[in-house]
Amino acid sequence: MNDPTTLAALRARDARHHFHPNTDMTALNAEGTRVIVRGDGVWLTDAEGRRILDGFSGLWNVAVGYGRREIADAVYQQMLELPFYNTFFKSTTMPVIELAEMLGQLLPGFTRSFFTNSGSEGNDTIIRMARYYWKLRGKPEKTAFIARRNAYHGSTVGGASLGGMEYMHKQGNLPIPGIVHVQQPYWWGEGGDMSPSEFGLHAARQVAHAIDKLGAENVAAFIGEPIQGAGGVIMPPDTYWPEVERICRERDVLIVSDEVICGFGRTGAWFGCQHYGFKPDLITFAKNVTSGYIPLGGVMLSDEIADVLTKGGAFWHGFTTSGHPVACAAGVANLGIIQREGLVDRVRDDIGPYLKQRWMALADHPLVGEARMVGLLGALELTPDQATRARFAKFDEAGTICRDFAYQRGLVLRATGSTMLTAPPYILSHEEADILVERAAAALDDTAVELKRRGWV
Ligand code: PXG
Repeated sequence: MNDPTTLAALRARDARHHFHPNTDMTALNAEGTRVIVRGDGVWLTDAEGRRILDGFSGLWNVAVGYGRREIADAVYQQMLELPFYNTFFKSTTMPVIELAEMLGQLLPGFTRSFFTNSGSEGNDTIIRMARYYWKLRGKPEKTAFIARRNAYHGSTVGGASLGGMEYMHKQGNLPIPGIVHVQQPYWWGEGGDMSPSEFGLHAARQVAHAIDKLGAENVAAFIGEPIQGAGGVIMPPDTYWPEVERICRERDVLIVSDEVICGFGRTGAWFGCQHYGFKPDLITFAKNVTSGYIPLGGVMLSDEIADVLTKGGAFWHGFTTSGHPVACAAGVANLGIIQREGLVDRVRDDIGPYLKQRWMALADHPLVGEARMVGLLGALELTPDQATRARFAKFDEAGTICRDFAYQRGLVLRATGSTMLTAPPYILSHEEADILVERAAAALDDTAVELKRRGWV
């Protein structure tokens, strides 16, 4: 009696003591949270013993799948050997050296990395780094950042300010001064009558206008996710990034590629900037650097930026756990798996194209206005009218309904508004890809019935 581990008891304990991120706590506590107890490969098990295919890699980050003993062993060994030492006072540790070296060999021209605990801290670091870089270059006025509306760059004050989520800004007097948001390259949602190519150029020109309005002498950097993740897996038209790159180079504005989601193979290239063929100056990373097994994030610096900062004396910035040895050991083991198993090539040449071919067929469903996929990042736009690319009056709800049906069918998808998102682990098998698409299709059918009942379609 009074077993504290029954599902009801776990829910009650969670409701009493745990304040969840990004969550309406009243609504969640009325419904009861899901309790996930185990993971194995691409499969989760919940407290009711149900197995669910994780079409979302945890939170975009369990690239190598659950249950990798190699990472667990590396972490355990490191904890026994040296659970912590700092990297501040003329010190470093073995895993930090190894991981920094591995990162330094992944992308030509980016030999040095700075470590944080999260992507948000990475982006906060970049605000300070870019401004300090320009100061050292004798241009202290270059402080402003250009970012995009509906971008996601994290939840710290700096990260949320760079992000373009208005509902986040409204809650905390954000953005901080010196950040200007421009149009996102979201053709399906905002392209109107323009072709995707035209719209890509149009959206890129908004970057030019913003820089010119502020004066390039006042602008430090432009920041963008190669593919916007949380905003709805928004792939820019192919014309977008080359034009943004040209605009920023012409105006001497740094380019920051926020690779927290796209980095380490998600697009089928090691970095999203390689997929789109542009060269950034700074890169934010987190998530898949450890496949989420232990928190870790950071910044990769171009050699030019690193050289200037190196000659500039101390950069007064760092966290107690910058370069945590256990997190870095997890990173070394994880990147080792990705390299040895050829998972980036697998995403590009095998499972990516296989899933894409099946995923794109979901566009035939009457509720779906567009299906898209790059690497293992996919989206479906739900719409009441495919021809006009119309939105549902209640923007968020159709997606949430579909997400909940998917879960009932044993599949985790994420919804942003009425866009359904998938980002499965790189080790997804062909059979599991089939299951993913079959369950997504069933969830779309369930959603269509429910929306008809409500009179929304
Ligand atoms: N940049 C990008 C592009 C991200 O996706 C961050 C920065 C921040 O990283 P940290 O490690 O501080 O969370 C992210 C994180 C969602 C969701 O609902 C997405 C993220 C985090 C939490 C929820 O899709 N992305």
